[in-house]
Formats: sequence, structure tokens, C-alpha cells
Amino acid sequence: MVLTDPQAGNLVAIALGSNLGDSRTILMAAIDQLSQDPKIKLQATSHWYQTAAVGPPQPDYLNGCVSVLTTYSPKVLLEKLLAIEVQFGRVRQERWGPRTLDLDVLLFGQSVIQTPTLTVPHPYLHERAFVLAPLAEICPGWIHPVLKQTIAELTKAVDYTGVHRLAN
Ligand code: PH2
Ligand code: MG
Ligand code: MG
Repeated sequence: MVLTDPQAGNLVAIALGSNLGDSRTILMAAIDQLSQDPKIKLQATSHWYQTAAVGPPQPDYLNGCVSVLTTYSPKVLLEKLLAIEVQFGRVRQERWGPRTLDLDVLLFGQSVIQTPTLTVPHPYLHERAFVLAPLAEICPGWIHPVLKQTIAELTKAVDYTGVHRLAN
């Protein structure tokens, strides 16, 4: 898998989640919005998963992942994602609380990034079945640049109770 190309940019994996409002419509519209950007090229989309919430008691989530090719820097891509979250009514309240839209950068090529606003690979990616299940569908061979294991290998260590793939 080519993760970085001088012209096409970097392959980036993004997690999508929603558990407030019409989640499926919101998530589809968010992907549509992302792919309208001339510097973001959608590569693959996972199925949707209904997942039990991790964190404070709240409704189930709808989760999924996409991979995109982008020439944006991690910082600019993050700004674009946050702007889309706000556009779909995201209000930041309690940590890990319910939200209309959450867009998280999971992997950015083979980059390892640690800034006050962005940690890549996503710090919980390897622990979360609601991330690994959809991610493994679209990029099983991607090597986690810190853990040095493929996504397919990482899926073996998590419990999928409460994670249900939906028919798209
Ligand atoms: N996101 C969280 C907290 N808990 N639980 C599920 N099932 N899915 C999520 O996307 C999720 C969560 C914080 O981002
Ligand atoms: Mg999140
Ligand atoms: Mg987030």
C-alpha cells in the first residue's frame, strides 16, 4: 500500500461517529462534504456499525471509517474536519459525551504526530472495537507506525461485544 506520494499526498484514515440526531444522514452528508473538497479524494468507505457507547451512559453510536488521499497537512486537515463537525451542529460539552458528529484522524500515512491538538495515530485506535472493525474493512494491511502491527493484527486483541455491522 502506498501511503505517501509526492503528487497525490498522504493516505489518511478518518473515523466517523454520531449518536445524536439522524446519525446516518449526518454521517453520509459529512462524507459528501469531505469529498467536495478539491484537495481530499475519497478512497474507501466502510460499512456502518451500531456500537454500544464507550464512556458515560448515552445512546448507541453509528460508527464507520473512510480513507482519503489529501495534500493537506495534518493541521489543515484537522481544521477542515473540525469545521465540518461544527457545520453539523457539534457542541463540545462533556468529554466522551453524545455528539451529532465526531471526525477523528486515525492514521496519516506513516506519520507520528504529537501536538497539543492532534495525536496521530489516534491514541485509542488500537483499543476500540468500534474503530478497528470498520478500519480493518478498508485498510487491513496498514501498519500502525508506533505499534508496528497491521490493523488486521490489532483487531485480534479487542472484544467486539456491542459492535454490530449494519447492511449498507
Ligand atoms: N466516541 C467517543 C466516546 N465513546 N463510543 C462509541 N461506541 N463510538 C464512538 O465513536 C465513541 C464512543 C469519543 O469520541
Ligand atoms: Mg472520537
Ligand atoms: Mg473527536
